[in-house]
Amino acid sequence: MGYGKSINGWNFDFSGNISYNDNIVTFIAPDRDFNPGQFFSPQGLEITRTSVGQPVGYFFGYKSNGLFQNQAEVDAYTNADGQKLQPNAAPGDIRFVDHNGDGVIDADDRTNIGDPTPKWTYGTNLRVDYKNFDLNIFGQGVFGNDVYRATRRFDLQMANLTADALGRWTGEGTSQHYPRLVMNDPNMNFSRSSDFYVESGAFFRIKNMQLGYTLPEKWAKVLSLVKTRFYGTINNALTFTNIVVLILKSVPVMVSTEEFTRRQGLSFLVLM
Ligand SMILES: [Ca+2]
Repeated sequence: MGYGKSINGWNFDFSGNISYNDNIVTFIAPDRDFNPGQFFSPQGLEITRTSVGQPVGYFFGYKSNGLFQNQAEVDAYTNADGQKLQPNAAPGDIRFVDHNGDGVIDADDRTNIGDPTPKWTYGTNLRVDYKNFDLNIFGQGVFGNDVYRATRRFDLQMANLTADALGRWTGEGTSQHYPRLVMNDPNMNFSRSSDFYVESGAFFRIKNMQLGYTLPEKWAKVLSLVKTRFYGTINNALTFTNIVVLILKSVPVMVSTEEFTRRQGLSFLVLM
């Protein structure tokens, strides 16, 4: 789709495209319940699966329901027989969901906790002309997908953590998302795959910005040139995510379940 308009010598042209993807697996080999997928190294924690009725390669793990804020909440989290569902938990630990409702929190409660495939993928292009100047901005993005943020080392207790650990639970009411940090992780807050690690993967990136100036013809003729245009261009100028705005620097970006680094580049060209 596109749209163009001219106002007082300014010319605007906008175009964009968007696509929608939804996928559900309808068949896998009949002798198996699922196809295994990615693992969160180094302990080999299983974090994706593919199975019938689910999107391809969905994130796999425990669902959580906030953090225990005090001992009374730990004590009150019981099954039908009055037994504590998480006897090793303390205030500040993750409350895991008994997904299959059998009165025990165990591996059978792991389920779909996110979809790595974007539902929507889109691109935009804006061109603005004014007199001899022209500006082109090209952007692209996705939404409706999740990322698995496998940056937290649960096997190395003294390993560095990302800055969001500063917002961890430190007392009643301080956090409903990031659990307390303690040695040995008795509640397995970090050593279970759970939706604690899953977040929105939506982003919009300005892939390219280019500002150009075309010399007036009479000047070009003086220089014995037919047409001369100067331009500067910036690649991967800005990336907007749910976490931060990333500006012109090298950043690690997690996409799907595979970790890789996308280098943000800046180039400046003057061509004649
Ligand atoms: Ca259960």
